Amino acid sequence: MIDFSLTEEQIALQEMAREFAAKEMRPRAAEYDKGEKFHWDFIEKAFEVGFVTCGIPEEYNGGALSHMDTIIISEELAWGCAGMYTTIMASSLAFTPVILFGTPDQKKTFLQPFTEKPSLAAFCLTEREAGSDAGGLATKAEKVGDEYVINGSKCFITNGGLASMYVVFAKTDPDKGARGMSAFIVPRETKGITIGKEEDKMGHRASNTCELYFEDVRIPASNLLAKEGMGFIIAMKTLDKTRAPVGAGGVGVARAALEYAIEYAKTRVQFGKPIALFQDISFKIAQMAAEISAARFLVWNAAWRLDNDLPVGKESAIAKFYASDVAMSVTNTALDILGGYGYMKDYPMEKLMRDAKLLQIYEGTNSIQRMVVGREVIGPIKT
Ligand code: COS
Repeated sequence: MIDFSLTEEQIALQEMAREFAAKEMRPRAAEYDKGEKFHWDFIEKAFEVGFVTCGIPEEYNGGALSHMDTIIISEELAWGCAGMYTTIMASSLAFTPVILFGTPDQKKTFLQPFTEKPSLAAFCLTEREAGSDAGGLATKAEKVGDEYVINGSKCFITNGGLASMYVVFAKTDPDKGARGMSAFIVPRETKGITIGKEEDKMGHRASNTCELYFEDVRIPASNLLAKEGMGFIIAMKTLDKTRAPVGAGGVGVARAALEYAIEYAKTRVQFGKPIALFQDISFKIAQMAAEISAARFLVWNAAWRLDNDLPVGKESAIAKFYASDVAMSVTNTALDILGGYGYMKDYPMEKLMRDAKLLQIYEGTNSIQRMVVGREVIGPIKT
Protein backbone atom coordinates (compact mmCIF):
# COMPACT_ATOMS: atom_id res chain seq x y z
CA MET A 1 0.00 0.00 0.00
CA ILE A 2 1.21 3.51 -0.77
CA ASP A 3 -0.19 6.42 1.18
CA PHE A 4 1.12 9.95 0.67
CA SER A 5 -1.22 11.56 3.18
CA LEU A 6 0.01 13.01 6.45
CA THR A 7 -1.68 12.06 9.71
CA GLU A 8 -3.71 14.63 11.65
CA GLU A 9 -0.82 14.92 14.12
CA GLN A 10 1.66 15.50 11.30
CA ILE A 11 -0.52 18.19 9.76
CA ALA A 12 -0.73 19.89 13.17
CA LEU A 13 3.05 19.62 13.55
CA GLN A 14 3.56 21.08 10.07
CA GLU A 15 1.24 24.00 10.86
CA MET A 16 2.98 24.65 14.15
CA ALA A 17 6.43 24.63 12.50
CA ARG A 18 5.19 26.88 9.69
CA GLU A 19 3.77 29.37 12.17
CA PHE A 20 6.99 29.28 14.20
CA ALA A 21 9.05 29.87 11.03
CA ALA A 22 6.80 32.75 9.95
CA LYS A 23 6.75 34.46 13.36
CA GLU A 24 10.12 33.67 14.92
CA MET A 25 12.45 33.12 11.98
CA ARG A 26 11.47 35.16 8.93
CA PRO A 27 11.28 38.53 10.71
CA ARG A 28 14.86 38.06 12.02
CA ALA A 29 16.41 36.33 9.00
CA ALA A 30 17.74 39.46 7.23
CA GLU A 31 19.23 40.86 10.45
CA TYR A 32 20.98 37.60 11.36
CA ASP A 33 22.21 37.33 7.78
CA LYS A 34 23.86 40.77 7.97
CA GLY A 35 25.36 40.62 11.43
CA GLU A 36 26.41 36.98 11.54
CA LYS A 37 25.80 37.31 15.26
CA PHE A 38 24.32 34.38 17.02
CA HIS A 39 21.15 35.07 18.94
CA TRP A 40 20.34 32.69 21.76
CA ASP A 41 16.81 34.00 22.09
CA PHE A 42 15.92 32.13 18.91
CA ILE A 43 17.35 28.87 20.29
CA GLU A 44 15.45 29.45 23.53
CA LYS A 45 12.21 29.75 21.56
CA ALA A 46 12.99 26.69 19.41
CA PHE A 47 13.83 24.77 22.60
CA GLU A 48 10.53 25.77 24.25
CA VAL A 49 8.50 24.31 21.38
CA GLY A 50 10.63 21.15 21.38
CA PHE A 51 12.39 21.48 18.00
CA VAL A 52 15.94 21.31 19.38
CA THR A 53 15.47 17.93 21.06
CA CYS A 54 12.69 16.44 18.94
CA GLY A 55 14.83 13.41 17.93
CA ILE A 56 15.96 12.47 21.46
CA PRO A 57 14.18 9.35 22.79
CA GLU A 58 11.33 9.66 25.26
CA GLU A 59 13.25 7.85 28.07
CA TYR A 60 15.61 10.83 28.12
CA ASN A 61 12.77 13.39 27.98
CA GLY A 62 13.17 14.11 24.26
CA GLY A 63 10.38 14.55 21.74
CA ALA A 64 10.95 11.06 20.25
CA LEU A 65 9.63 12.19 16.89
CA SER A 66 9.84 9.87 13.89
CA HIS A 67 12.11 10.68 10.93
CA MET A 68 9.04 11.61 8.89
CA ASP A 69 7.89 14.04 11.61
CA THR A 70 11.37 15.52 11.77
CA ILE A 71 11.62 16.17 8.05
CA ILE A 72 8.16 17.77 8.01
CA ILE A 73 9.44 20.25 10.62
CA SER A 74 12.77 20.61 8.76
CA GLU A 75 11.15 21.80 5.53
CA GLU A 76 9.21 24.49 7.40
CA LEU A 77 12.19 25.72 9.44
CA ALA A 78 14.43 25.96 6.36
CA TRP A 79 11.59 27.86 4.65
CA GLY A 80 11.88 30.31 7.57
CA CYS A 81 15.69 30.69 7.47
CA ALA A 82 18.24 28.09 6.35
CA GLY A 83 20.96 29.42 8.65
CA MET A 84 18.83 29.21 11.79
CA TYR A 85 17.59 25.79 10.68
CA THR A 86 21.20 24.60 10.26
CA THR A 87 21.92 25.47 13.90
CA ILE A 88 19.15 23.12 15.06
CA MET A 89 19.90 20.42 12.49
CA ALA A 90 23.65 20.38 13.32
CA SER A 91 22.80 19.76 16.95
CA SER A 92 20.64 16.77 15.96
CA LEU A 93 23.54 15.55 13.83
CA ALA A 94 25.67 15.40 16.99
CA PHE A 95 22.89 13.76 19.04
CA THR A 96 22.46 10.99 16.43
CA PRO A 97 25.66 8.97 17.12
CA VAL A 98 24.83 9.03 20.85
CA ILE A 99 21.23 7.96 20.16
CA LEU A 100 22.43 5.17 17.85
CA PHE A 101 25.51 3.92 19.67
CA GLY A 102 25.45 5.35 23.22
CA THR A 103 24.89 3.19 26.29
CA PRO A 104 21.85 4.05 28.49
CA ASP A 105 24.31 5.73 30.90
CA GLN A 106 25.88 7.83 28.12
CA LYS A 107 22.42 8.88 26.89
CA LYS A 108 21.30 9.85 30.36
CA THR A 109 24.49 11.73 31.14
CA PHE A 110 25.00 13.49 27.81
CA LEU A 111 21.65 13.70 25.99
CA GLN A 112 19.19 14.31 28.81
CA PRO A 113 20.73 17.69 29.81
CA PHE A 114 19.81 19.01 26.34
CA THR A 115 16.15 18.52 27.23
CA GLU A 116 16.54 20.52 30.44
CA LYS A 117 17.87 23.83 29.13
CA PRO A 118 18.51 25.43 25.72
CA SER A 119 21.91 24.23 24.53
CA LEU A 120 23.55 22.94 21.36
CA ALA A 121 25.88 20.16 20.25
CA ALA A 122 28.42 19.79 17.43
CA PHE A 123 29.55 16.86 15.25
CA CYS A 124 33.31 17.06 14.79
CA LEU A 125 34.47 14.98 11.85
CA THR A 126 35.92 17.31 9.19
CA GLU A 127 39.54 18.39 9.26
CA ARG A 128 41.65 20.62 7.00
CA GLU A 129 43.08 17.58 5.21
CA ALA A 130 40.10 15.24 5.65
CA GLY A 131 36.82 16.47 4.19
CA SER A 132 35.29 14.06 1.67
CA ASP A 133 37.94 11.50 2.67
CA ALA A 134 36.51 11.19 6.17
CA GLY A 135 38.62 8.10 6.91
CA GLY A 136 41.81 10.14 6.40
CA LEU A 137 41.57 12.29 9.50
CA ALA A 138 44.67 13.01 11.60
CA THR A 139 43.27 13.80 15.07
CA LYS A 140 44.51 11.14 17.49
CA ALA A 141 43.10 9.69 20.69
CA GLU A 142 45.51 7.73 22.84
CA LYS A 143 44.39 5.55 25.72
CA VAL A 144 46.28 6.39 28.91
CA GLY A 145 44.99 4.46 31.93
CA ASP A 146 41.28 5.16 32.34
CA GLU A 147 41.35 8.10 29.97
CA TYR A 148 41.72 9.00 26.31
CA VAL A 149 43.95 11.92 25.41
CA ILE A 150 42.85 13.72 22.26
CA ASN A 151 45.17 15.85 20.12
CA GLY A 152 44.34 17.45 16.78
CA SER A 153 42.08 19.98 15.15
CA LYS A 154 38.75 20.19 13.32
CA CYS A 155 37.39 22.71 10.85
CA PHE A 156 34.05 23.92 9.45
CA ILE A 157 32.32 22.73 12.63
CA THR A 158 28.72 23.97 12.77
CA ASN A 159 27.92 25.18 16.32
CA GLY A 160 31.65 24.73 17.09
CA GLY A 161 31.78 27.94 19.10
CA LEU A 162 28.47 27.43 20.89
CA ALA A 163 28.11 23.74 21.65
CA SER A 164 28.17 22.31 25.16
CA MET A 165 28.94 18.82 23.82
CA TYR A 166 31.13 17.67 20.95
CA VAL A 167 31.13 14.27 19.30
CA VAL A 168 34.74 13.99 18.16
CA PHE A 169 36.13 11.48 15.66
CA ALA A 170 39.78 10.56 16.15
CA LYS A 171 42.23 7.82 15.24
CA THR A 172 42.92 5.33 18.03
CA ASP A 173 44.94 3.15 15.65
CA PRO A 174 46.31 5.34 12.85
CA ASP A 175 47.84 2.38 10.96
CA LYS A 176 44.39 0.89 10.37
CA GLY A 177 42.99 3.78 8.31
CA ALA A 178 39.20 4.13 8.52
CA ARG A 179 39.05 1.01 10.72
CA GLY A 180 41.33 2.71 13.25
CA MET A 181 38.90 5.55 13.88
CA SER A 182 36.82 5.96 17.07
CA ALA A 183 34.12 8.36 18.29
CA PHE A 184 34.11 10.19 21.63
CA ILE A 185 31.75 12.37 23.60
CA VAL A 186 33.67 15.45 24.72
CA PRO A 187 32.02 17.97 27.05
CA ARG A 188 32.84 21.57 26.11
CA GLU A 189 34.27 22.42 29.54
CA THR A 190 37.05 19.81 29.20
CA LYS A 191 40.50 21.40 29.55
CA GLY A 192 42.55 21.76 26.37
CA ILE A 193 39.80 22.75 23.90
CA THR A 194 40.31 26.01 22.05
CA ILE A 195 37.73 27.54 19.75
CA GLY A 196 39.48 28.88 16.67
CA LYS A 197 38.44 31.23 13.90
CA GLU A 198 34.75 31.73 13.23
CA GLU A 199 34.23 31.39 9.47
CA ASP A 200 32.85 34.28 7.42
CA LYS A 201 30.42 32.43 5.17
CA MET A 202 28.60 33.23 1.94
CA GLY A 203 25.28 31.87 3.27
CA HIS A 204 23.76 30.32 6.41
CA ARG A 205 25.20 33.35 8.15
CA ALA A 206 22.91 32.91 11.14
CA SER A 207 24.77 29.70 11.97
CA ASN A 208 28.11 29.47 13.74
CA THR A 209 30.99 27.68 11.98
CA CYS A 210 34.35 27.38 13.73
CA GLU A 211 37.71 25.71 13.88
CA LEU A 212 38.40 23.67 17.02
CA TYR A 213 41.72 22.70 18.56
CA PHE A 214 42.24 19.80 20.96
CA GLU A 215 45.45 19.85 22.94
CA ASP A 216 45.94 17.03 25.43
CA VAL A 217 42.19 16.88 25.98
CA ARG A 218 41.60 14.19 28.59
CA ILE A 219 38.25 12.46 28.75
CA PRO A 220 37.19 9.37 30.74
CA ALA A 221 37.47 6.14 28.72
CA SER A 222 33.73 5.71 29.35
CA ASN A 223 33.11 8.56 26.86
CA LEU A 224 34.07 6.26 23.97
CA LEU A 225 31.04 5.46 21.79
CA ALA A 226 30.62 1.73 21.06
CA LYS A 227 34.12 0.26 20.61
CA GLU A 228 37.51 1.41 19.44
CA GLY A 229 37.67 1.18 15.65
CA MET A 230 33.92 1.77 15.20
CA GLY A 231 34.26 5.51 14.49
CA PHE A 232 33.98 5.37 10.71
CA ILE A 233 30.88 3.16 10.79
CA ILE A 234 29.35 5.43 13.47
CA ALA A 235 29.96 8.45 11.23
CA MET A 236 28.52 6.73 8.14
CA LYS A 237 25.45 5.36 9.94
CA THR A 238 24.84 8.80 11.43
CA LEU A 239 25.08 10.50 8.05
CA ASP A 240 22.71 7.92 6.52
CA LYS A 241 20.12 9.24 8.98
CA THR A 242 20.86 12.95 8.75
CA ARG A 243 21.09 13.48 5.00
CA ALA A 244 17.30 13.38 4.41
CA PRO A 245 16.84 16.40 6.73
CA VAL A 246 19.38 18.31 4.59
CA GLY A 247 17.20 17.41 1.59
CA ALA A 248 14.15 18.67 3.49
CA GLY A 249 16.05 21.91 4.04
CA GLY A 250 16.56 22.13 0.28
CA VAL A 251 12.82 21.68 -0.29
CA GLY A 252 12.07 24.45 2.23
CA VAL A 253 14.52 26.91 0.63
CA ALA A 254 13.24 26.11 -2.88
CA ARG A 255 9.61 26.48 -1.78
CA ALA A 256 10.35 29.89 -0.26
CA ALA A 257 11.97 31.02 -3.54
CA LEU A 258 9.06 29.75 -5.62
CA GLU A 259 6.53 31.51 -3.40
CA TYR A 260 8.37 34.84 -3.71
CA ALA A 261 8.64 34.40 -7.48
CA ILE A 262 4.89 33.68 -7.81
CA GLU A 263 3.97 36.66 -5.65
CA TYR A 264 6.22 38.90 -7.72
CA ALA A 265 5.07 37.52 -11.09
CA LYS A 266 1.42 38.14 -10.19
CA THR A 267 1.99 41.79 -9.26
CA ARG A 268 4.82 42.91 -11.55
CA VAL A 269 3.27 44.49 -14.63
CA GLN A 270 5.28 44.77 -17.85
CA PHE A 271 4.01 45.28 -21.39
CA GLY A 272 0.59 46.01 -19.89
CA LYS A 273 0.01 42.78 -17.93
CA PRO A 274 1.30 40.83 -14.90
CA ILE A 275 4.37 38.89 -16.01
CA ALA A 276 2.80 35.63 -14.69
CA LEU A 277 0.63 35.78 -17.82
CA PHE A 278 3.69 35.36 -20.05
CA GLN A 279 4.25 31.76 -21.06
CA ASP A 280 7.98 31.85 -20.30
CA ILE A 281 7.29 32.84 -16.68
CA SER A 282 4.43 30.38 -16.15
CA PHE A 283 6.51 27.52 -17.62
CA LYS A 284 9.41 28.41 -15.32
CA ILE A 285 7.01 28.37 -12.35
CA ALA A 286 5.55 25.02 -13.44
CA GLN A 287 9.03 23.51 -13.79
CA MET A 288 10.07 24.75 -10.34
CA ALA A 289 6.86 23.35 -8.79
CA ALA A 290 7.53 19.95 -10.41
CA GLU A 291 11.14 19.83 -9.20
CA ILE A 292 10.13 20.76 -5.65
CA SER A 293 7.45 18.04 -5.55
CA ALA A 294 9.91 15.45 -6.87
CA ALA A 295 12.50 16.50 -4.27
CA ARG A 296 9.94 16.35 -1.46
CA PHE A 297 8.85 12.82 -2.39
CA LEU A 298 12.48 11.64 -2.48
CA VAL A 299 13.01 13.12 1.00
CA TRP A 300 9.79 11.54 2.29
CA ASN A 301 10.84 8.20 0.79
CA ALA A 302 14.16 8.28 2.68
CA ALA A 303 12.38 9.25 5.92
CA TRP A 304 9.81 6.51 5.44
CA ARG A 305 12.58 3.93 4.92
CA LEU A 306 14.34 5.18 8.07
CA ASP A 307 11.12 4.83 10.07
CA ASN A 308 10.65 1.31 8.72
CA ASP A 309 14.26 0.20 9.36
CA LEU A 310 14.91 -0.41 5.68
CA PRO A 311 18.35 0.08 4.07
CA VAL A 312 18.63 3.78 3.31
CA GLY A 313 22.21 4.73 2.35
CA LYS A 314 21.36 5.16 -1.34
CA GLU A 315 17.95 6.79 -0.76
CA SER A 316 19.34 9.28 1.80
CA ALA A 317 22.15 10.25 -0.56
CA ILE A 318 19.69 10.67 -3.47
CA ALA A 319 17.34 12.78 -1.32
CA LYS A 320 20.25 14.98 -0.21
CA PHE A 321 21.81 15.63 -3.60
CA TYR A 322 18.61 15.90 -5.59
CA ALA A 323 16.82 18.24 -3.18
CA SER A 324 19.84 20.49 -2.65
CA ASP A 325 20.44 20.66 -6.41
CA VAL A 326 16.75 21.62 -6.76
CA ALA A 327 17.23 24.34 -4.13
CA MET A 328 20.13 25.71 -6.19
CA SER A 329 18.36 25.58 -9.56
CA VAL A 330 15.02 26.88 -8.22
CA THR A 331 16.59 29.83 -6.39
CA ASN A 332 18.51 30.64 -9.59
CA THR A 333 15.36 30.56 -11.76
CA ALA A 334 13.25 32.38 -9.18
CA LEU A 335 15.91 35.11 -9.00
CA ASP A 336 15.71 35.42 -12.81
CA ILE A 337 11.97 36.06 -12.51
CA LEU A 338 12.61 38.95 -10.13
CA GLY A 339 15.35 40.24 -12.45
CA GLY A 340 17.31 43.19 -11.00
CA TYR A 341 15.17 43.18 -7.85
CA GLY A 342 16.16 39.58 -7.19
CA TYR A 343 19.82 40.56 -7.21
CA MET A 344 19.39 43.35 -4.65
CA LYS A 345 19.86 42.75 -0.94
CA ASP A 346 16.58 44.56 -0.23
CA TYR A 347 14.73 41.39 -1.27
CA PRO A 348 15.11 37.92 0.28
CA MET A 349 15.87 36.15 -3.01
CA GLU A 350 19.65 36.56 -3.15
CA LYS A 351 19.93 35.21 0.42
CA LEU A 352 17.97 32.11 -0.58
CA MET A 353 20.39 31.51 -3.46
CA ARG A 354 23.43 31.91 -1.16
CA ASP A 355 21.81 29.59 1.38
CA ALA A 356 21.01 26.95 -1.26
CA LYS A 357 24.70 26.61 -2.16
CA LEU A 358 25.81 25.27 1.21
CA LEU A 359 23.16 22.52 1.10
CA GLN A 360 25.06 21.09 -1.88
CA ILE A 361 28.29 21.07 0.12
CA TYR A 362 27.78 20.19 3.79
CA GLU A 363 27.04 16.75 5.30
CA GLY A 364 28.94 15.27 2.36
CA THR A 365 29.29 17.11 -0.95
CA ASN A 366 26.86 16.20 -3.68
CA SER A 367 29.72 14.53 -5.57
CA ILE A 368 30.21 12.23 -2.56
CA GLN A 369 26.46 11.49 -2.51
CA ARG A 370 26.62 10.57 -6.21
CA MET A 371 29.62 8.35 -5.46
CA VAL A 372 27.65 6.53 -2.73
CA VAL A 373 24.69 6.06 -5.08
CA GLY A 374 26.87 5.13 -8.08
CA ARG A 375 28.71 2.44 -6.11
CA GLU A 376 25.45 0.88 -4.94
CA VAL A 377 23.61 1.09 -8.27
CA ILE A 378 26.53 -0.21 -10.34
CA GLY A 379 27.52 -2.93 -7.85
CA PRO A 380 30.74 -4.95 -8.00
CA ILE A 381 32.83 -4.64 -11.17
CA LYS A 382 35.27 -7.37 -12.29
CA THR A 383 38.58 -5.87 -13.36
N1 COS B 1 26.95 2.22 6.68
C1 COS B 1 27.69 1.24 7.21
N2 COS B 1 28.96 0.96 6.83
C2 COS B 1 29.49 1.74 5.89
C3 COS B 1 28.77 2.80 5.28
C4 COS B 1 27.44 3.02 5.71
N3 COS B 1 26.69 3.99 5.19
N4 COS B 1 29.55 3.40 4.35
C5 COS B 1 30.74 2.74 4.37
N5 COS B 1 30.70 1.76 5.29
C6 COS B 1 31.75 0.79 5.63
C7 COS B 1 32.15 0.01 4.37
O1 COS B 1 31.33 -1.12 4.20
C8 COS B 1 33.58 -0.35 4.66
O2 COS B 1 33.60 -1.46 5.52
P1 COS B 1 34.76 -2.58 5.36
O3 COS B 1 36.02 -1.89 5.76
O4 COS B 1 34.33 -3.66 6.29
O5 COS B 1 34.75 -2.99 3.91
C9 COS B 1 34.09 0.86 5.45
O6 COS B 1 32.94 1.49 6.00
C10 COS B 1 34.86 1.81 4.57
O7 COS B 1 33.96 2.22 3.55
P2 COS B 1 34.42 2.73 2.12
O8 COS B 1 35.44 1.79 1.56
O9 COS B 1 33.19 3.00 1.32
O10 COS B 1 35.15 4.09 2.51
P3 COS B 1 35.74 5.22 1.61
O11 COS B 1 36.97 5.68 2.28
O12 COS B 1 35.79 4.79 0.18
O13 COS B 1 34.71 6.43 1.79
C11 COS B 1 32.74 7.77 1.68
C12 COS B 1 33.37 6.37 1.78
C13 COS B 1 33.34 8.63 0.60
C14 COS B 1 31.29 7.48 1.39
C15 COS B 1 32.89 8.48 3.06
O14 COS B 1 34.25 8.80 3.32
C16 COS B 1 32.05 9.75 3.16
O15 COS B 1 30.84 9.68 3.38
N6 COS B 1 32.69 10.92 3.00
C17 COS B 1 31.99 12.19 3.18
C18 COS B 1 32.09 12.62 4.60
C19 COS B 1 31.07 13.63 4.93
O16 COS B 1 29.89 13.48 4.68
N7 COS B 1 31.54 14.69 5.56
C20 COS B 1 30.66 15.72 6.00
C21 COS B 1 31.07 16.11 7.34
S1 COS B 1 29.89 15.89 8.50
S2 COS B 1 28.89 17.53 8.39
